[in-house]
Amino acid sequence: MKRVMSIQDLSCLGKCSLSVALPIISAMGIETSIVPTAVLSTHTQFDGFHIRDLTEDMKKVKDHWQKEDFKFDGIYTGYLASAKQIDIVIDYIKAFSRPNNLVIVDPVMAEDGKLYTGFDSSHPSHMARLCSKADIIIPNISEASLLLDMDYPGEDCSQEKIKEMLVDLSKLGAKCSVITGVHFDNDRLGFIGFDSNTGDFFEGSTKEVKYRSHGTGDVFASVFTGAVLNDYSIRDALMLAAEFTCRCIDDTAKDEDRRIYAVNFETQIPWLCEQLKKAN
Ligand code: PXL
Repeated sequence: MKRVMSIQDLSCLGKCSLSVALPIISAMGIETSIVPTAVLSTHTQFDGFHIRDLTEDMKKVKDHWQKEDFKFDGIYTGYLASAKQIDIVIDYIKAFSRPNNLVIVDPVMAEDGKLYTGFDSSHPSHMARLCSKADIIIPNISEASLLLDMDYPGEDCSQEKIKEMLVDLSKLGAKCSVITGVHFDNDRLGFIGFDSNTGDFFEGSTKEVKYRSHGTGDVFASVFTGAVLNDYSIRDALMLAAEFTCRCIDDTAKDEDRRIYAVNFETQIPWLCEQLKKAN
């Protein structure tokens, strides 16, 4: 069984980061080892959340895992709270990188052109350092513009602009750069990617469900990670992630008992397992 390491926070309520990555990637048949960077009572979109920072513990987990000589087929990072945590994550990548393992960085830090609560203006430059160590990066439009230190072009910016941004992002150093949350004609939402080895762009989309919720990026990144570790091509893995996320949002929008803070990913896990079965 393949094993992935996921480094991000554990929000006790809020369905994001590890509480999404762990069930989804595990359900996809991949052993998921976690490095919690902090424990929060909720994600940061609630007021007055409690946070226990685990920066010092992250180093001790790494030291122990190195002593045990654990090996990982992938490393997937998400929300990271500080420059210090990013430095430690870079140490993890140095310690656990092997010729064929994949480093996936989701530079979680912003939405709608705004940094999340708690980040200062230097955070994007530290995330850019981490992106330079990745094989694949999957920012949304806000995060991509922050990584490039450019003005936010808006959610409806043209595909030409997204492609220009992708070429610039590739100069940070990742082999493959993908921008998510791209609007296509006919009310479709999807991704555009750029493979810096071949110089090729690729894209995919699903119908856009007009319902906004937190945590959709983490759902998308988790399915993507699980799919590439199941040997899907990068584009097929992105497409599976897009379809799964669309189904979760659709289900949530229709649910009269929905939570305001996250999407229903649980109801769609059987569908996800079926897709994997069909692909094997
Ligand atoms: O889903 C992104 C995310 C992850 N972790 C924490 C967050 C957020 C978004 O707000 O607050 C703690």
